[in-house]
Amino acid sequence: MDEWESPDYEPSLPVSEKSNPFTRDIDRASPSGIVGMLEACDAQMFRQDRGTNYQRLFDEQVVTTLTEVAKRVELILKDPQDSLVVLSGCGTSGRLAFFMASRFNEALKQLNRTLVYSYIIAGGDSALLSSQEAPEDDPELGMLSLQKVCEAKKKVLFIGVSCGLSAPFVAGQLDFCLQHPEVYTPVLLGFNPTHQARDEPIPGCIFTFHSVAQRLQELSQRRKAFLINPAVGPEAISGSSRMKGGSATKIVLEVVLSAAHAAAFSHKSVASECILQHMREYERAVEVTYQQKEGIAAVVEAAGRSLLNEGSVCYLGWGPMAILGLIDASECNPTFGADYTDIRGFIRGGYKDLNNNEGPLSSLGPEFCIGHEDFLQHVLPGLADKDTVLLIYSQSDDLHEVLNLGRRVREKTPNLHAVHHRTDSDSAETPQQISINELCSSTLDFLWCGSTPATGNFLHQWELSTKLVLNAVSTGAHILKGKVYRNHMIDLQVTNSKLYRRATRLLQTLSGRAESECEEALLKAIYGADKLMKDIISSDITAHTQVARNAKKVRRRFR
Ligand code: S6P
Repeated sequence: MDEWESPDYEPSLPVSEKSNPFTRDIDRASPSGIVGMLEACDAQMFRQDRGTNYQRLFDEQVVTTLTEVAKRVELILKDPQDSLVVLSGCGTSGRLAFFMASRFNEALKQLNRTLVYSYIIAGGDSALLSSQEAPEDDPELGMLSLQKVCEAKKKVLFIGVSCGLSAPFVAGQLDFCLQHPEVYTPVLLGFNPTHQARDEPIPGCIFTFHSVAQRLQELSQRRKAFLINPAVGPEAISGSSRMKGGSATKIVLEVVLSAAHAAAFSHKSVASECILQHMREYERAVEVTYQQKEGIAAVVEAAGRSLLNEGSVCYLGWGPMAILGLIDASECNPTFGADYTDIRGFIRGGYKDLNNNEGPLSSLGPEFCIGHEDFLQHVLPGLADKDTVLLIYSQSDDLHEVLNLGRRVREKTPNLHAVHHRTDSDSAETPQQISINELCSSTLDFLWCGSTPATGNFLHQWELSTKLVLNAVSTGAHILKGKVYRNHMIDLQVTNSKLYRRATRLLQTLSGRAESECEEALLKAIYGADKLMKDIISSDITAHTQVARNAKKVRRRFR
């Protein structure tokens, strides 16, 4: 049993908010020490139950539920008329909802089939690329956006993702589904046991996330709703669900949707063995990724040096892996208080390749300029030695393009690195590949051997592997910059109720004072006041987070 699984370990916290014993000293670790700790944390995702009460990814019950949900998706794929599969979430969960919906719609397009996937992200498409934490607290907004997407639909499979089983936005959507069972079948995906779902009252609602999850659990006995909530262990940085939570979300959704596609279009019936086999492929992908621990550490070190010297880190990506770069970069603001210029992502064809619902968003500001063209025009001219650039590509991308872009970057900074994926059927390096490697000070060259019986190609593994590398780079670099204390994020804006609670807890952990005293100190810092007036004390968390949203830095007011 891992230490965190003991009932005495941080008993008041759900798994997703506990601090991981493996990473207690991550703030003092070397780059390779950091990557080693991340490896240990990621391996926990696939750990089998050893006599604890936690349900795990490979447990029979979880696999059975995944199989059932895949069958529901299969039915919609076979009869798509007036039907929809909606994926929804906030922050990283919403970004992954977008990623999955796009990827699987793309697969349908290639087969000339009706597109059945839609995504919802709290805060709309701008939240795909920037931090929009406030809409997460709004259950009505969640419900209304679901209603809008599903207008005139007669059958909807709704998959709400909330890693912490906590987002009111998703709770509002699930509650709406429960009220309209003739149309909606709700599925909740998260990584806490149901009893740890958030039970804090939601202003204006008679339900909490916990009560909604309980109702889902009851209905799941009759297969009228589904709950997928295995524990994957605490995050490497406490509460940073973009890491394992995001990876496990990607794994679960891909396993379910791939099985459904195979059943609908290749006449392979959905079977739990296939689901298990597919999940094991991800386990292997994680192992293969960390076999290059030292290489990852070298990029972490370079990126950390850049941030420490006020330089920037740019991910220049191709295809879907570039989207993972955009996602990783967008998460640095809420997690580390980073500026959008600290770590930025760029995708080859910009919004044409992103293919989001709302189309180009560049008019919203420079942080929304995401194409390689934008990089060449606005970033490259100012690029210098202190900056790090990471090329992210695979054998299926245009290597001429990668080489050309690499050459232009290399004229400005020697700090050029690459993440590259290829299969053993393509093991001979091409002349362009050799030239790209020569340009780079380090290359993470992932060679994927064997075959993938579950999906027939390695794309999903490449993507997960890239996600892990990028999470390691951005997290590691910010740790080296000093943005993490022990394993806690310490430069976060208190922009929603979850973060408000987390900030109060952090003060408690660090000061050892009572909760009420810490909340008072937090409020004094948010309002910049030495004394709390009655109107502040009587306001609710929504009001506090609205004020905190505009604060540049929360000042220290502990005496
Ligand atoms: C976490 C990230 C957040 C979360 C968001 C949704 O690393 O910064 O934006 O994704 O708060 O969380 P959850 O628990 O509902 O998936």
